Amino acid sequence: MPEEEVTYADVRFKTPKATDAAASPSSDDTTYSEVRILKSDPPVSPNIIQQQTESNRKCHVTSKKAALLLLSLLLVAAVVTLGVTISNKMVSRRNHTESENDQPEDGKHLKCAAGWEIHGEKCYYFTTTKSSWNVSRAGCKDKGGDLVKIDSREEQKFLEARLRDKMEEAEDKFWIGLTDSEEEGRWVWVDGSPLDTGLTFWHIKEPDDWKGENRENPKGEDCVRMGERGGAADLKCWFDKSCNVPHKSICEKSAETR
Ligand SMILES: [Ca+2]
Ligand SMILES: [Ca+2]
Repeated sequence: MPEEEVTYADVRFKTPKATDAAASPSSDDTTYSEVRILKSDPPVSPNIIQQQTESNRKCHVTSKKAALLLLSLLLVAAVVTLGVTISNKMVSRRNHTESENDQPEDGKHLKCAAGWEIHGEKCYYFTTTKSSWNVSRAGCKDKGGDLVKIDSREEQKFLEARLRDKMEEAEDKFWIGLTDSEEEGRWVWVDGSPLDTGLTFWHIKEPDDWKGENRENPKGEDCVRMGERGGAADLKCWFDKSCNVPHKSICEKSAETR
């Protein structure tokens, strides 16, 4: 029958399709074609793309952090190096050229020449050459100063502390600008002013004007030296001594304004 043939024909039409498609329905063909289309894309499924994107983003962020950390470390190293360099230059300048006061009083900026140490408004020079009191004093005058005159407990404290560092042994004491060579027992500073009896720092049993040690100097001991290497009790470290004995000395002069 034509209708059946038509139907058969329909079946035959279906058969080649079924054979070609290996028993897969036409809908499967469509699916297969979709699968083939997907073939090029499957590795790039949305989930994987998202994961890769997030992974890439994390890597990118991690790289940025590492770069920032490295830059920070380099910056810190540069700042530290700069600070050390500036500090060394300041120390070097202070040690080798001149000393200056960091906190000026009354707006005055004071300084001392090379080799002198500043304290308050004065400059001090610790002479390491050993000489008699008179020769030591002449040396201080040549430098524009004089042997030190101690005007306050604070000044005595400063000098006593400095000598602790500078003295090499117990007798390595320093001349100061005090003498009674004009008249025994009348102590006078190098500027001619009398010793203030309320501001003295004699060591115990001093001054004793001892004559036993100095056959060449029957006058006794008329010049004053100071210092205790291990530190002085209550700052008391003045000793009268024969003026002819060679000693180191402390010179003093006023600081200069800059
Ligand atoms: Ca004396
Ligand atoms: Ca003495």
